[in-house]
Amino acid sequence: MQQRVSWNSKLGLILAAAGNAVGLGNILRFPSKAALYGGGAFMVPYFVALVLMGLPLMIIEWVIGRYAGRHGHGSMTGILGLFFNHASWARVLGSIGVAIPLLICMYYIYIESWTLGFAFLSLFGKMPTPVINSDAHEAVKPYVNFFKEYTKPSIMAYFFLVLTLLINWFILQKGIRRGIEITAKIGMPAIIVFGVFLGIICISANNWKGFEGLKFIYNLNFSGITNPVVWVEAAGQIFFTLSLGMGAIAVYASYVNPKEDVIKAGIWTALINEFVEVVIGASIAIPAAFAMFSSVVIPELAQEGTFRLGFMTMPAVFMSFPLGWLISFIWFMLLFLAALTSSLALIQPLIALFEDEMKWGHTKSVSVSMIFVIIGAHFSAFIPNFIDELDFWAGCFMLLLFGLLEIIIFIWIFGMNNFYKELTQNTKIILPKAFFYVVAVVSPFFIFSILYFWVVKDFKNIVFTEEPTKIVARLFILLFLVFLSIIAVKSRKIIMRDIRYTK
Ligand code: LEU
Repeated sequence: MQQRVSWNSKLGLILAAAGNAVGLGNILRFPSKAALYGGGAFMVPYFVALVLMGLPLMIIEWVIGRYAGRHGHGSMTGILGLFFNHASWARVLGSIGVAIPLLICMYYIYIESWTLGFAFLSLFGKMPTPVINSDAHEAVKPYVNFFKEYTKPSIMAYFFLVLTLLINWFILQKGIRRGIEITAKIGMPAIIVFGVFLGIICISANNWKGFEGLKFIYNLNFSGITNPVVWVEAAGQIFFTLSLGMGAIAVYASYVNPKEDVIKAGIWTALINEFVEVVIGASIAIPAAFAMFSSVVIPELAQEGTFRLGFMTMPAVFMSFPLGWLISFIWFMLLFLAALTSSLALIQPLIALFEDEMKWGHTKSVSVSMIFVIIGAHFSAFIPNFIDELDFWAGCFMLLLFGLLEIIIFIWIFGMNNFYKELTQNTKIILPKAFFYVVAVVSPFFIFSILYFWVVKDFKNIVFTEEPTKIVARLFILLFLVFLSIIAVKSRKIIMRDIRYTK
């Protein structure tokens, strides 16, 4: 079998995986969810979900990725095939794990392009002049209008979308080592430095009034644990932020050296991600909003969504600081770098599908993958509701479903003994087998209950729609799934031929 490309260094591998996980989810999505669901009340289910689902699934994806990479597969199509003797049905099922990251990328990359655009607009002094007003709505108003004009979309927005797509294309074309790894080696340290800097500014703002925001998030209390919605949101956040249930971690893990200690790598990935989320992410947006406005409006601001907080409230706050343009620039650059290292990870599964399963060359695989991303990004930019529909179906629902499937297949069907043998290969960190028995039962139960409360109970409201743009988005998702299924079945012949040949 052909030697698979691999990461250049241990540090590069960990930074790339951390870059995969650290994204807009940490710095924008997390604070909005925390603020919306009561700060400390949200954090209890959040930490429970982290320990019971996040960490185990992170380790499972690393272990499975290394195993599959050794056999020449990186995409979920190939990985699931590998576990069922390359049966077509398993490959088709695995296609869901390639569809999810790509569908997410189609809107994620558009939002990433806003961050780049706003960074430049801040740098060149083109952001609206701040209105100093303790009434949050008055202060944010100019930025709301500005954002609306920008995302119509304006020519400027289109220009930065094209630029963002080209940057992603360029890096992916350079490959795993010279593209993704180098970007992470520059991006991750910059994210930490920018993040810590902004965190200090926000917490200390207005005579340390920002500190109240941090206290609000860390005022741990159990008032949320009886509310299924809080559990759903907390679990959804864990999946999203750690890039789980979408094959994105497994594909990076498939490029490790077969002797790599994947438990260590998995724990590091989760640790860095959580640092950027619960320390840095918690210290910027909410403290800044607390410092500037009265605390009663915070949940109200969060209610209006992640974009409102990131692209309207935050620039309104930062622009009112001395050297506001610079702080606003740093804020959007932080978001851009975090998003970039994640969008690369969202496209790599499709590239791996073409390379490993279709045996296409690198350039062709990257180009065809990028064409899909470009088409999807245009849909996101020009069709109303497209972003929300994709975010719901791919970014929430399918993630949980696929995460559930991963546990069932990789632990139940592969068998605990096989899984544990693979897990304990080349590792210094010994995780007790009992832990995985608990995980094998508790995690699926947990995910299943969430899906039940959320989807089954509310099925009608979620599924039925007469809104044409929503229907277009759903058809798009369906067509993409069909396309990937066809590839999964067609490429099976190539894989089988290869297997016969090597025998
Ligand atoms: N984990 C990433 C984030 O937190 C998102 C994922 C979809 C790549 O933004």
